[in-house]
Amino acid sequence: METQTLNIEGMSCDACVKHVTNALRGVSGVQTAQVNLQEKTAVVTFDPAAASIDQMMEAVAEEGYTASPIDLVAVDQAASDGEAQEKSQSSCCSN
Ligand SMILES: [Cu+2]
Repeated sequence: METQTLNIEGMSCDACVKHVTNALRGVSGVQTAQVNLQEKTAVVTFDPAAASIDQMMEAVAEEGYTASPIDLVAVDQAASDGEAQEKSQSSCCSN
C-alpha cells in the first residue's frame, strides 16, 4: 500500500467532503481516503498495482472538484493559484 496526499480544490462544505471521499473510494485499488475540508487535502491509501493517481484525479474531477498530487504542487503555489478556480463550477450545496 502507498499513501498519497492530494490537494483538493472546490470543496465548500461537508457534502463536498463526502462527494470527494466517495469518488476516491470508488476507484478500485483505493483502500482509504481521508478528506480534510479545512486543509483542502485528501490522504489516500491505495494499492499502486491497482490504482493510479490519474484515476483518482479523474474520479474527483467527475464530481466537479480538482485534485492534484501535493508532491507535484508546491504548497505556496496551491495556496495562491487562482486561475484554476472557476466560479461557474457547479456546487454540490444549494442550501
Ligand atoms: Cu458542498
